[in-house]
Amino acid sequence: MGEFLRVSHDGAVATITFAREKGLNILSIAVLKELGAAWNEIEKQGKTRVCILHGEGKVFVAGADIKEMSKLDPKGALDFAALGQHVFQSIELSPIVSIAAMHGAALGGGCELALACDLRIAADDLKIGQPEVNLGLIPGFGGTQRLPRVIGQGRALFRILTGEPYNAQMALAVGLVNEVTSSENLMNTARHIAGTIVSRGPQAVATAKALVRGAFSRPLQDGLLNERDSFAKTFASGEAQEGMAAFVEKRAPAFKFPN
Ligand code: CO8
Repeated sequence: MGEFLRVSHDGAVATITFAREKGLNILSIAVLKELGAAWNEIEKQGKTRVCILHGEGKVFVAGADIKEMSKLDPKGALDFAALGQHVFQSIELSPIVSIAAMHGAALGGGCELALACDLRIAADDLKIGQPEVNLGLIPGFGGTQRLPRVIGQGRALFRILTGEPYNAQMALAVGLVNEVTSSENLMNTARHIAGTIVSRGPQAVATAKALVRGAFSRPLQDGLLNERDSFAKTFASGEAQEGMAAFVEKRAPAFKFPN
């Protein structure tokens, strides 16, 4: 148990629980550092394939700590933005699949954390968006770059320029979240999805994540070559042979992790 987060493990599925006072799970400098350290530790242990991030209390994450931010000078703001970007990017680029299981609010930095995750599940009470312009700020943890990649530039501009959040159903309609469920069912839904992913080929899942994550940052031709090479490499791992043999023999595959 850290000061602001709890980490638990169930086989290959880890769960990071934001547990800050008042149940708003605000992202201060200390919380971001703790999140970064927790993520690095989970990765280093090498036993986790999927990590669920969720908030205890009223909301998922109500954003960056406005009271702390109000004291920053431009250099402090740059360092804070760099810290958040670094931590969120380590989640985005990790071989571990991340699932944001969100209820209540995912605002500002909370939305940006969710955008860095691979999958986003919403409780039906969720409000999600980038309200920074209300504060005379802009998103600083990746929102201006990842939101248009997820929902398209026109929709992202509307949300970021007005600061108005989506409700859960609207977020589902534009593909900002993958599923909407009740608050009671939120963690079960996330665990069910995590369990499905864990049952699939470990190297195939990690390779597919890396390829899809790289799809918007390289030219199509490079991405296709990378996909082709990676596809061929799956045949050298033993995992593909096991997966295909299991299909032919009508049995469940016995994938190995770690190899
Ligand atoms: N930071 C600091 N304090 C906060 C924050 C926050 N993000 N959100 C709420 N609080 C405080 C309130 O001021 C209040 O304090 P107090 O008890 O002293 O009066 C307390 O928490 C409870 O808040 P509410 O009474 O508003 O609680 P509700 O349950 O009614 O509402 C909400 C919860 C919906 C989450 C509401 O509090 C809210 O809208 N909060 C603000 C959300 C927001 O604007 N988030 C974006 C922040 S900016 C950001 O994330 C930028 C990221 C990039 C940074 C780049 C750095 C350079």
